[in-house]
Amino acid sequence: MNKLADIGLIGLAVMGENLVLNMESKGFSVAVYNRSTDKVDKFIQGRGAGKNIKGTHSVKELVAALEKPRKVMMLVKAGDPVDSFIDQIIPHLEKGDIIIDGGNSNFTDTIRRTEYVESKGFQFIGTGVSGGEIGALRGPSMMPGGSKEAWPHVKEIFQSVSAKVDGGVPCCDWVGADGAGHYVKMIHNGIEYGDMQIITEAYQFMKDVLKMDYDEMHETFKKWNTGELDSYLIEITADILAYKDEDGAPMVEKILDTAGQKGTGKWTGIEAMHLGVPLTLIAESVFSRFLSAQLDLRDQASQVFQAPEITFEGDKEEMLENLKMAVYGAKLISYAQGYNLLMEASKEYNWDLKYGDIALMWRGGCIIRSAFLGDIKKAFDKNPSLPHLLLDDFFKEKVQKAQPGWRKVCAVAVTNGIPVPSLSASLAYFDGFRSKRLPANLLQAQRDYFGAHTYERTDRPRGEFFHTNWTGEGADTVSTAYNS
Ligand code: NBP
Repeated sequence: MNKLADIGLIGLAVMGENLVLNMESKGFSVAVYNRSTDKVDKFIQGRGAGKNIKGTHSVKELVAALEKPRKVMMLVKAGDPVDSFIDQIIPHLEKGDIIIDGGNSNFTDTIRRTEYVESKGFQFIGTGVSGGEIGALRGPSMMPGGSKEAWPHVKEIFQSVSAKVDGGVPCCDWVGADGAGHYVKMIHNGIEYGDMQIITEAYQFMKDVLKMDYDEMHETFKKWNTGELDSYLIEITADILAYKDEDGAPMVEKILDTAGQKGTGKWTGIEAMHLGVPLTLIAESVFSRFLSAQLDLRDQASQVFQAPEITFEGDKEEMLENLKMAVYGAKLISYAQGYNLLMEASKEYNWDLKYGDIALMWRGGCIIRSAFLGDIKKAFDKNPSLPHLLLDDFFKEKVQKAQPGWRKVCAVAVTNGIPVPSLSASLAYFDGFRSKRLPANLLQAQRDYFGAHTYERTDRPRGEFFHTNWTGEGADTVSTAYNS
């Protein structure tokens, strides 16, 4: 490769290698670099052999190999390595050059980095890249945000390599300023945590309550994948449940029940707390992984506490249909809560997010692609100021339909001691969401009783605050901290 490359990529691990091959296959020339330079040579001699890819052995050499404006994309471990590479790249750039971070960076870091790189006279893009190894190779969903002026320079490359749906619509579009792209990727990952947790609860319910074997469970998930639950995660679950180890036993049975995580679900939960959004399903999914990781504690507790005897004598097929509705209902809540957070974030960080377009970006190439993403787009097209997804007619009707079965599943699970944190937390959220009056009146009374935190009254206008001397011993002084 003699001419200058269209784009440079740092980080030849799973994501980087595959995205480079994807870019090259779409006609772009790529220069590559990796901290451990032996991986550059290995790649150039291996999967990259004979392709329009140039290996380099320093950041300086990489940047010098690029067409202007230079586009240097990093796909390295999130955190300090990203800052370190930014500082290594900057001395070699010229005005208008672009640094791109395609890793799973925290959006607050991306906000900071955009400001920093722009202050040096360059442009910065933080982009979510979803779809794992196969997505990176064949077409990921990409969610770019950052310096808006940089977008026209990378648009063609990004949209060419991204997944396509509906005969060619790219699953990639500009999301918004500074950290918006990484924020949307964070919500995407949070929803992914939720979807995965919902499915694992359905699996346990099938196995322990309905006493289904692996072949039956495989068939059920396969069937579910042909209807309204059609999604990537349901599809791979069907495959996983059919997979047998060398001795013929289901592979899943041999996997230790302790879940790992890289942090994006946790960030979503923390962000929901920060913005005051009830994101209960995703939060429960993160906590469920933590609980699974407390393996030794659970082992001890299992010897102390007797589980209730599982007694299900109802109609299995009917209960399976209920379970399907529970999964669907919980999934609707998960997306509705995720969108609730996106809407608050858009206001908080001045991003003007295009909610419908975001759903379209998730339709291909990514882990949470599923049947009703198109309906989210329709909901926001119909009403751009829709306050909550559940108030759209499609979602209202679907959640209503799911209710009866969903309630039965939660009741049976609770009676039989089967944990269903995401199915039950989402149902509790729904019941709270549709309640005109919640018992927070008593809570406000308690706060006023012990801390003179005041309360508002149902028979007075909002914004007037009252305090009661509940014990007769308090004074008239009230706390100023009504809301935090
Ligand atoms: P990893 O997250 O495992 O990172 C490996 C890369 O980071 C290698 O190039 C490695 O260089 C480099 N690196 C590390 Br580790 N520590 C470094 C340091 N201190 N300084 C400089 N470079 C360092 O790779 P990945 O799984 O391909 O993911 C890349 C990014 O994409 C991450 O942010 C990840 O969260 C995100 N992501 C991953 C997936 C997935 O399915 N894997 C999906 C979506 C997004 P070395 O070779 O010299 O050690």
